[in-house]
Amino acid sequence: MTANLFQPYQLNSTITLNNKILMAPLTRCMADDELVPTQMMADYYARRAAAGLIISEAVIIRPDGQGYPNTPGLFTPAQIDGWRMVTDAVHRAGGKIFAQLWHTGRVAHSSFFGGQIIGPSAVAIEGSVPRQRELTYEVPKAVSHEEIEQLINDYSQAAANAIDAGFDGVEIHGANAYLIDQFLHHDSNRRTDEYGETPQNMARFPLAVVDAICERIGNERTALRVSPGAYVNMKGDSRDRQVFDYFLKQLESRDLAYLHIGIFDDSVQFDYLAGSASSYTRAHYSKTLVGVGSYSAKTGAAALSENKFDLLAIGRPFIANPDYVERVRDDQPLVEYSDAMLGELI
Ligand code: FNR
Ligand code: 8K6
Repeated sequence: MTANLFQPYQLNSTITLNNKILMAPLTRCMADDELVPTQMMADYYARRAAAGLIISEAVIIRPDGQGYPNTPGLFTPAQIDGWRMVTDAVHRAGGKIFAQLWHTGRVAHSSFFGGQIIGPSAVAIEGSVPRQRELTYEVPKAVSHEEIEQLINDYSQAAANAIDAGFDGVEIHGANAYLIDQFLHHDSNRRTDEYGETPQNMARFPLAVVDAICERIGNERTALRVSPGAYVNMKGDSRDRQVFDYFLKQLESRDLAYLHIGIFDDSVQFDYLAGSASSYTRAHYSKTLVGVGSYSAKTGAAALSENKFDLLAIGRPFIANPDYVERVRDDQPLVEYSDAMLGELI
């Protein structure tokens, strides 16, 4: 019943995956205090090398992108070396790994880097940093045009650093209400200049990042994660629909390695998308699509056979089962995930 997950899949002429099970990006907050990946992280990823592709936990592109403690970076020589240890371990174990490039925008917190947080507009989110509840979210500074240019350069430099560190490619984190996603939703983007108000303007910065990275490392090594449906740290707005209609159409011509949905539960129906995040995206984007969000191997395999998406990403079950792929292949029972498992890297 899950045999279709074990077929190889050619992303493009550069990259072919051994199977259709991807390890979803999973923030673990286990880098050292310089945000350098550790040997324990290398071992953790290498244990999961049977995945068709591992997508790394989100990796911050520069200091003001940090919103959680001990999330790894990819902007210092030591961080690049640390990631090289990880990618070497994964490659030796026969796997492939992309780096997920991250800037949290208004979900950052100044206590991590000692400066001003930024976003498209000066609109804060409510609440405080998970597991550090004393850190209340702050009002971001709306970025200037010069700062936008600098961000595009910093994304592109982080992509080049990822290739230097031995990653097979990068997934741009354009999902889950972080910086790129903040430009694509009206709740967080209140700008009235050429980066706001209309679908063309709101998609301008996200497309500029995609194009800069494709130019730098090649479109066949560049992927993107998106959240057309607002579900965390973002208020939904029916006008967002037109922004994503336009954005997805523009992405068609970029020939990315894949497009990946950012969602925790893909059975959630969004009024303004007239369906789930994956059904909406499938209808508006014709190339390789990665589905995710509370799927089991069985329900994911069924979704593939119904052509709902092309590849399946698995998150929490991969935290609980380092040998997830082998267990599914051999029809062995899985260990159930619990949040208590986030405390250590097994
Ligand atoms: C996540 N998720 C996530 N997403 C992302 O794009 N970058 C990230 O760094 C993280 N980090 C992260 C940490 C933890 C602890 C969890 C549980 C989730 C979301 C993840 O990639 C995935 O979309 C969801 O977990 C839904 O898939 P599953 O877990 O239902 O298979
Ligand atoms: C994306 C980065 C997250 C980093 C924080 C780590 C703590 C994660 C706790 C995970 C619990 C998942 C619960 C589902 C949230 C649903 C959102 C609507």
